[in-house]
Parts: sequence; structure tokens; C-alpha cells
Amino acid sequence: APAIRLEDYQLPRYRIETVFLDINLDPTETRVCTRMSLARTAGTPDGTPLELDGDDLSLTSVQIDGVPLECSAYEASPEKLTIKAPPAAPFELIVETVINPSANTQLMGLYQSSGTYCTQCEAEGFRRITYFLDRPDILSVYTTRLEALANNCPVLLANGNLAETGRVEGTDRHFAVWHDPHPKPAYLFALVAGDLAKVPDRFTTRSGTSVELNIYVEHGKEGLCGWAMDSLKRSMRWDEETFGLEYDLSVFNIVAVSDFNMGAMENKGLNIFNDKYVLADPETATDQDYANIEAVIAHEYFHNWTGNRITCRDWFQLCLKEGLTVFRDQEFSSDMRSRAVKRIADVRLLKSHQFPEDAGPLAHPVRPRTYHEINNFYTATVYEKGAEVVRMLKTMLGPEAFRAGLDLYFERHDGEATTIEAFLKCFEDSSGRDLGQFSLWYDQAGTPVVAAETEYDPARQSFTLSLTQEIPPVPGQKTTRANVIPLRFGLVDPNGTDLTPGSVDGATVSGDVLLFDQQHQTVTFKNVPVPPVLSLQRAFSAPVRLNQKLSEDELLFLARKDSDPFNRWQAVQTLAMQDLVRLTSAIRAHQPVSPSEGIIDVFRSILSDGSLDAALKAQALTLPGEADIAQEIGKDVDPDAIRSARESLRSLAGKALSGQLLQIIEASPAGAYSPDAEPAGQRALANRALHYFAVSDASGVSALVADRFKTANNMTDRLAALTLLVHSNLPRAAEALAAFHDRHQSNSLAMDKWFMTQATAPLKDAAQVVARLMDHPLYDPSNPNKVRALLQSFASGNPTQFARVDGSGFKLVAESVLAIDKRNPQVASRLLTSFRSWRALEPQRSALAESALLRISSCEELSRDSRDIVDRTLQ
Ligand code: HT7
Ligand code: ZN
Repeated sequence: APAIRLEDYQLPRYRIETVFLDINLDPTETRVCTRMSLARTAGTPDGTPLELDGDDLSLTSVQIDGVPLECSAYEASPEKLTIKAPPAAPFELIVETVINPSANTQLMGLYQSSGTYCTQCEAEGFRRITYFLDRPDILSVYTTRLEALANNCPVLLANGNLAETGRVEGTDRHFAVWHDPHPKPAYLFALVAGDLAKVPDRFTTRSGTSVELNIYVEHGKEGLCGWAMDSLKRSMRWDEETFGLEYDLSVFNIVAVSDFNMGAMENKGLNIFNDKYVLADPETATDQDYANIEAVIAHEYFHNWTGNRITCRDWFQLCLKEGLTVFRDQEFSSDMRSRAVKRIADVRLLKSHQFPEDAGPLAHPVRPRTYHEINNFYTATVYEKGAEVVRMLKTMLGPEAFRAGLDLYFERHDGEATTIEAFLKCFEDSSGRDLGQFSLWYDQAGTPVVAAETEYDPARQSFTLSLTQEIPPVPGQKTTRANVIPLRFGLVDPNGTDLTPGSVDGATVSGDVLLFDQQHQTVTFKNVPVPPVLSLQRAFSAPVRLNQKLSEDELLFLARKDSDPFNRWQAVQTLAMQDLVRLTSAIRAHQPVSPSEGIIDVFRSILSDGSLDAALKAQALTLPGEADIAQEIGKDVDPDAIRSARESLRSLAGKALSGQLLQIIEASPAGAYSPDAEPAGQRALANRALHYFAVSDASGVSALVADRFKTANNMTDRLAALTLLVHSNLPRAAEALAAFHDRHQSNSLAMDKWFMTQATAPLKDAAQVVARLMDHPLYDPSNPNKVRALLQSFASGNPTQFARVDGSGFKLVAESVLAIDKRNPQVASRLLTSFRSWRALEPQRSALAESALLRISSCEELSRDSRDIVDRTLQ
């Protein structure tokens, strides 16, 4: 199929003002009758055919203004319904289709999850329910009537407010009518019908409206919704206080389902969630799960304004809603927890997921210009880099001007489907700044590399910073221009205090933000009395790779003294990374390996620094991941050498710090579990300490880990101990796995952790273990969470075993992609992206990866999703 291009965008020829959907639910034969009021848009010539999108549809009948259409007046296929010559005046079109939800294994459109009917319409799922103008710039007012067996489906939900309910006389069926007054695109349509339990609550908006809040879950799971509900209420309050945004319907419903392709969906008034992001108690959810639930609940709620009230004109503008909403949920979590720790976690994610995407064959701009399959563009670049771009806007404009720009955006575009240009224009108009060059962040792919060199002139008391920026080559991107890069900085004097320079030449500096907007730029700070150490890119103020030539002593200094906690953490990471890269090459050259003591000293002083909170210490003590090291090395990557290097540093730290580590482990929080940031940070630190202590020379290490597993009173500690036992192949590993299985076998989400722990074990039989687990009675290849727990975590979280030199890891994943692709193309194509860094591997492994990819590519029946990824990965 030809590529879809942004430059080909055309305004719709017809608009659909109202939609009345009458849906008669049945597992195999659901009847959908869609009544729409249509009108030609200005400038549409007479006789312009109306082309409605479909996907796998079967048409029963079609009428215009109450009259059935002659066969010759239309053409219908599963993918399209064309009305050849629609009336010139506004008209009513009625289309009837029949669909089979129980056979829908793609989980797009209307499907069933454990018997519950539910929908997923973003991006193009609505066309699997009825023929429609399925594009985000068609905004319509929807009324939905649902009818189903009263016993099987006591709960009938759709978007908006409930208008009517009743029995269908003389039958065992009942119905509900929902009306959503807010015009919306079809991708925000949703329905749910089933036998579900309701957890009710209420929220009073700041203008005094009482909103009904409900979370619907499987019966018996009501007790697991408390944290999600609390997170929802905090999100609603935060959006009012932070951005002045209130909720706009009388009910907000959330439904948790166990089969879902992504995390959750922001359908207007009826959010549908992967149950992983709703259900939690201390017995089955980790601190990370609690934090994720808080963030995803907030994210979907925040979409009500950034996505639903103002939506995207076309799918190229996806970052308009996703980048902005991720930025908003990150800010929310920062306000709920420690800002520095949240920033570190977000930057870790950006560097580990988005940077490699931007450096490989799947690189694309935050706003892509072309796609074959839009589902493949729900990426770290659109979401996470998109959020960084919004954050840079705030950094450049300052909080007040940023807020004024957003206020203008809501005022100007409420009820519209719009573009990135319109978004940026609001900030231009409110601040008087020209954002032309800034808009390059949306259009250029690739992570800019910034080189920074400094020189101090004691005679002139001046400090000179020379900056250079460059975007490495990206497939299909011929030329690039310099970006505007806001660099937050500090000139740190020998006591750790930030100096205030007299004046600055060569760049616009406001406060602690310097604008670097040329290819090369020399910036001179005057009246600098002592040679400072430059702390650059504080709080990670721009999504760039910084090459700053700092000596080991300067890094050690920043690690101890920088007033910016993010850059303290960054200095530790840089020190560790330098050592890990050095150790990896020594291992590959069969030279003796001796990790540097400097990093151990830093660890020691961080552990004993009373000014740092536990969560920050845990982050500082977490070494760069194996994939991060691979990325830093960039080519001829040997995952085994990287792992050995990382293990040698870990073991040196474990041995050198065992006394301090044991104290921390022993001080880990006791008593009743609370998911709050403070105790969660203490648990994170204790478990990090255990991770190092496990490779110390101390006696009884393995008994200690086994004991922590046995006595843990929460999932965070139990899973940390289990992971250590299994990944280090400690004597009690098998016993612990069996105990975990017995304890949690009836809880599907907890069992995902059991599958994942084994799939990510860096042990030489991991691929066989994964293959064996695919036959486990609790593994279900049609459940996306199970596929992610077992196969996705093996492919993306077990670099040595996925890239085994015997090719068995690649083979297992390639065969799985082919099998899953037949059932669920979205899940398959996502799994396939784990091959994206194959060219950076050393020759033997990259040849094996290439043949696995070629095997996938040679399959003729590949879905459009997987075809797109495999073609781009191989190009
Ligand atoms: N906006 C939602 C995207 C989404 C999705 C996209 C494709 C296929 C399935 C999907 N489920 C949810 C999620 C979000 O960003 O909030
Ligand atoms: Zn989103």
C-alpha cells in the first residue's frame, strides 16, 4: 500500500454532525445500525462521492433520508462504502453492519475480554464497527443505544451521560442510551457491556459540580481499586489547580479489562484500561506498579482537555495530544513525589527507549511526515521526546509565559481538531517570541549531539564555553538545521556554590538558561573570579547527547557538590559509564579487568550523605543498563562482554561497601505497607543495597536473600528478592519460583511478574525456559500482557540471551512474531521492534539477527504492521 503523507492532507469533503448508534450486542452477530446526519463541506463540488472507511465489515443495508439505496447507487467492500452521488442538501444516512466480536483477536474495534464487550477505536478501530469517515478531524455529537441480554450484561456503558435505560419488552434483553454532548472524533468512541462490579465515588469540581466517578472491574476485584480512585481524584484536583481545567460531564467511568493492546484509552467519559494500570494491593503490586497506576490514570484523565476537547487534525499530529499529555502527567507525578527522582526516572526511560529509536532504522521526527501504518507511531519519540519538546518550551519561555500560551491554546482551539503549528502559534502570540526555529524539534529526527569545551582565563577572569551541535545521519533525512537548545547551567565554584557571572557574550541567557541556537557558538562569561566547573544541561533541559570534556576529578566533584540533584546523578552515571566502556573493551581484548575505585568512593559518600533522600540514593547507585552501555559503545557490540564488565563493577562495589549495604538492608521499612514516595524510596534503596550485597564476600548472602523473599510483606520486596535469587542462580531460586507460583497462581497480573523474572534471567538456558513457559497452563498467547511479560521482556530485557551466538534467542522471537502476527498484528509488530539495534552488534550476532529478520520478511501473509517494521528495520 502507498505511504500516507502529511503533505497530502486535504480537508474532508463531508462532515458528520450527529451520529446515532444502535448496537445490538451478541458474541458472534452484533448488529450495528448507524444513523448519521451528513453535509457537504464548503467548496465540495456536486456529485462528489462519499467514501466511508471500513475494515473487515459486512454491510446489511444502506438508506438515505429513509429510502433504501439501489445497489447501483453504492459500492461496498469490507474496506470501503462508496455512495456514488450523495444529495447536495444535508441528508441522513443509515448504514447497517454485522460484526463478530468474539472472533476479533486484534483487539481493535469491538471485541470481548473475558466475556466483557469492549472497544478500542484509536487510531482506526471505529471503522471495524461501522462504515464512517474515520479520521480525527470529523467531530460529531454521539448518541449510543446499547442492547444486550440483561443477565449477561447488566452493565451497559458508552460515552457521555446516561440518558435512558429500560427492558426490551417481551424479551430477556435490556438497553441503555448514552448521550455525549461534546463533539468528538470517532477514535474516542467507546462502549462496554458485561457483568462487572462497580466501585463508586464522587468528586466536586472547583465550580461546585458533583461528578460521579466509577471504576468497573471483575467481581471480586473491588478491593483493588482504591489507589486508582485516589489517583483519579488527585489528578482532577491537580488539573484544576495547575492549569485551571475542570471536568465537563456528570460522570467519569473507568473500566479495567485484562486484554488490551496498550496501557489505557482516554475515550470521552469512559476510559478503558489495561487492568495492570488499575488494580493494586501490597500483596500483588510493586511500588513501581503503584507509581505507574498513578501516572496512567492521570495521563488518561488529562487527555480530556489535551486530546479530547482539543484533538488532532490528522494522525501526523499525534504528538499534539500525546507529547503534551505525557508532559502533563510527568509534572503531576513530580508534584506528587520527588521532582528530582521523577526527572531521573523519566530521563532514564528517554535514554533507554527513545535515544536508541532515534539512532536506528525506525527513527522518525516527533511529528512524522509519512507512515504506512499509524499504529507503529505510538512510539517513544512521539510520546517521550514529544513531552521533552513541550518541556523545552516551558524552559525557554518561563512558567508564566508558558501558562499564558496554554491558556490561549484552550481558549482558541476548544472543540477543534488542530495542528502543531496552531499550538506553537499560541505561544508565539502570548509571548511575542518567534518559534520558527524551535519548530524544527517537531520535524527533525535524530538526537542532536552537543559538544562542549571550556576554558578559563585567569588574567581576564573570563570563562569561555565553545558549543557545537550536530544531528547524526538518520535514514531518509538529507539535511538538518541547527536546533534551539535550551541549556540550563551553573558555574560551580570550588565550594559547590553557583557563581553569578557579571555579563555574558555570545548567547541569550535568561536566569540559568542559555539558548544555544547555532551550529557553533562561543559564549563568554565575564567577571568569573575563580575557575568554575560547568554543570551543563541541568535537569536534562534538552533531549540531546552531551559530550562535555570533564576530567574524572571534575565529575567526582559534581557528583558530590552540584546543587542540581539531577546533575549529581548524571555525574555518577558518566563516571560509571566511562568505566564500564573501558572494562568492556578490556574484556574483549582479553586483558585483566580492574574497575576504578573512584566510583566506589562516590557510592560510599552518597550512601552516607544525610541530605539525599533514599530514592535518589537508589537511583545514584543504579548502574547504566546493559542496553545503555551498548548504545554508548555504538558499534561492534558484544553483549556478553558488556554484562561481564557491569558485573565486575557491581561485585567490586558489593565487596567494598558490604558493611554500609548491610546496615541499609537491615533498616528497610517494617510495619504496614504504604505506597507513598518516602517508604517506597527506602524500599528501593534497601533492595538496591541487597543487589550489591548479594555479590559481596559476606557469608550467608544467599540465605539472607532467601529469607527476604520468605518474610517479605509486600510484592516490592518479594519480587526484588525473587529476581536476585533467579538472576544470580542462587541455591534457593527454584524453590522460590515454586513458592511464588503457588502463592500467586490465581492472580494473572502477579503471574506476569513470575514469567518476566524468568524471561529476563541472564542465564544460558533462558531461551529454552521461555520456550517451555509458552506451554505453561497460565500462559495465554492471545493476552497481550502475557506476551509482553514473557516474550517482549526476553527480547528487550535480556540482551545476552536474546543475542546469543547460537542464534536461538533471535529464532525464538522471530518465530513468535510470525505466530502472533496472525492473531494480533499490533502486539507482533511491537515485539519485532526489539530487533531495531541489530546493526550495532558484532558481525556474528548481527548476521544471525539479519537472517531472523529475513525469515520474517519472507513471510507473504505478514500484516501491514509487521511488514512496515521489518522493512524499515532491514533498510
Ligand atoms: N491514546 C491512547 C493510545 C492507544 C492505542 C493506540 C493504538 C492501539 C491501541 C491503543 N490503545 C490506546 C493511549 C494514550 O496515549 O493515552
Ligand atoms: Zn496518551
